Amino acid sequence: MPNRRFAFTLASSLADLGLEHVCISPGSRNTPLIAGFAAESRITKWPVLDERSAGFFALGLARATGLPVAVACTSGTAAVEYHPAVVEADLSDVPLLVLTADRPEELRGRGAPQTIDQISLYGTAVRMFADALVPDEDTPAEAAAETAVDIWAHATTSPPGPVHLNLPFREPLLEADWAVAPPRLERIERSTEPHPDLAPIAADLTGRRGLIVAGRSHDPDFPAACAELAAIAGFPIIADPLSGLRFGTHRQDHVLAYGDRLAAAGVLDMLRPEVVVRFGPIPTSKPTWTWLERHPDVNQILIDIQSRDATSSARTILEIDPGAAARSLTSSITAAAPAGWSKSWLDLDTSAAEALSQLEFPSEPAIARLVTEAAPNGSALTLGSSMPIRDVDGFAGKHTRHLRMFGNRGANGIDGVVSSGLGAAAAGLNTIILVGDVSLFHDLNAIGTAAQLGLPVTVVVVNNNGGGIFHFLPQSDESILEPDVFERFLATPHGTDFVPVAESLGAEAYETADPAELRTLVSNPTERPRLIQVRTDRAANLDLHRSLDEAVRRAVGVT
Ligand SMILES: Cc1ncc(C[n+]2csc(CCOP(=O)(O)OP(=O)(O)O)c2C)c(N)n1
Ligand SMILES: [Mg+2]
Repeated sequence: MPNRRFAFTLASSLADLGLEHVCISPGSRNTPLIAGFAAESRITKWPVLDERSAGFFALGLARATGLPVAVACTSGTAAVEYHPAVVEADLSDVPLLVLTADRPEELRGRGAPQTIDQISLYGTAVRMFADALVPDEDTPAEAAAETAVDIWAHATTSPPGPVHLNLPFREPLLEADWAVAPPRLERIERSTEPHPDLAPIAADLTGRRGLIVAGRSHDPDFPAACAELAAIAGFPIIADPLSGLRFGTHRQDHVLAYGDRLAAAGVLDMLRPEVVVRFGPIPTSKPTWTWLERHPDVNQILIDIQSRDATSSARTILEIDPGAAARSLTSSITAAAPAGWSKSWLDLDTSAAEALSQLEFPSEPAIARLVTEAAPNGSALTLGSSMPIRDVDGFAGKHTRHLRMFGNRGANGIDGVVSSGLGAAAAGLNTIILVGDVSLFHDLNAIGTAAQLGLPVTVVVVNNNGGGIFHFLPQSDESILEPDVFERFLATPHGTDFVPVAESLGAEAYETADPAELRTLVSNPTERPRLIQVRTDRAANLDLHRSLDEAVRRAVGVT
C-alpha cells in the first residue's frame, strides 16, 4: 500500500474517529500526507506556512473545539518548530496529533538532505511516540487504520495531550493509481472514569469557612457546577480568567470579581479560610498562589484531571474531573459556612470594585477591562501570557455575558499567542486577541496568515515598546541590575509601529488612544483581520499598578 493510499487511509480513519481539522505546512516529503488529507472531504484543511505558528494555530483550534486537531509537516527543522506548541499542549492538556514526514530508515543518519533525528523528538512532552512503518505494496489498509486508532486513543485519554506520529515515506512519494476504499471505523467514545466517593471530603467542607480557588478549565459545564457548589457550601470563589467563572450566564453570587486584587491586598490573612478547594492548575493570580504555598497548614484539597500541585501545599489531591467532583460535592454537603462568612468576602469585593471604578485611559488595566466589557456575547478572548492575562485577572471584574477565555498558560510562552487565537477563529468563534508588543513581534506572521485565510480576528496590541512585565520583577531595581542592561536585554524596546506592518501583511489597522473608539471597534465583529494598537508606557504602568494596589488596600481596610 504505497504512500498516498496509506496517508488517505490514515486521514479517513481519523475522520471516522472524529477529526475535523488539520493544519498543513508546505514541504516535499509530506506530500503523501497533503494528498491524503486533501482527498478526505470530511476534514477541513488549513494551510499555514510556518510550523511554529501552525502548531499554535492547531492548539487554539483544539482548545476551542475540545477535539484533537492534527498538524502535518515535512522532515527536518520543520518538525522541530512544532515543539513549543507541543510543550504547551502537554502542560495544558490539549489533544494534538503531530504528524511529521521523514526519510525511511536507510537514509537516516548518513547526511541525507533535510534529514534529522526525529525519533522521540519531543521527549516526554508527548503522550506517545510512534515511528510508522514505511508503506509498501504489502502494507494492509488495516495498518493505517490501527495507527489512527492508537494515536487518537492516546491523545484523548484523560488527561488529553499531544501525540507524535513520525511517518517515513520512500520515493516515489506519490503513486498515480491509488483509488482505495478505507475500512470504516466506529467512533471511540471516551469512557467515564469510575468516581471516588467524595462523601468524606464533603464532610470536611460542611459548615466550614471555606474558599474555592478555580483555575483553568475549558469544560463548558464546569462554571455552573462550581458556582452551585460555592452557593450551597457558602464559599466565595477566587476565579481565574481561564476558569470560565467570571464571564457567563451561570449564577455568580459567590464569584469574586476582584479575587486577585483582594489576595494582593492581604484579605486572605484578614479573612483566613479554614479549608480551600482548589480546582484545576495553579491560578494566574500570584498573590493567591503564593498565599496557598505559604499555608500548607490550611487544609487544601486539590481537584484536577491530573495530579499537579505547583505549590506543594495540598493536603489531599484528587485526580478526577473538576466539574463532576463539584456536582458530587454539591449533593453531599449538608450545611453552609457560618453566617456572614461569604458576605464578608463579597462586601470587600464590592469595596475593591468601588476603589477601581475609575481607571484612567489609556492604561493597561483600563484596556484589559474595556476589551472584556466590549467583547460581544459568545466571543473568544485569547490573552497574552504577560500583562494582558494578569490585567484581565486583576481589573476586568465579572459579568454575565458569556465569553470564552484562552491563554497559553501551561508553559507561559509568548511565542504563539496570535496563532493560538487564530485557531479559535478557525473554530468559528468571534475572536479577540489581547497581546503585548513583544509577544506580537514574536508571532507577527500570524497576522499575514489571518489575512491569507480570511480569519476575522481583532488583535488589540498593548504597545508599551518592550516587556512591561519585567518592571514588576526585582531585576528592574537599579541597585540589582544596571538600568541599561535591564533595558537592552530584558525590556527589549524595538520601536515598531505595528499599524503599517499589519497593513502590509493584509490586515486593517488602527491606532487609538480613545476609549470610545476602542469600544466601538471591539464590540463590532469584523469581516477582515484587523489590528488595533494602543500605546502605553512601561514605567507609568508600574506606578499605576502600585497606586491601584494602595487604593484597594485602603478600601478593604488593610494598611
Ligand atoms: C518564547 C518566550 N520567550 C521569552 C519569554 C520570557 N518573557 C516573558 S514575558 C516577556 C515579555 C513580554 O512582553 P510583551 O509581550 O510586550 O508584554 P508586556 O510584558 O509588555 O505586557 C518575555 C520576553 C517567554 N515567556 N516565552
Ligand atoms: Mg510590551
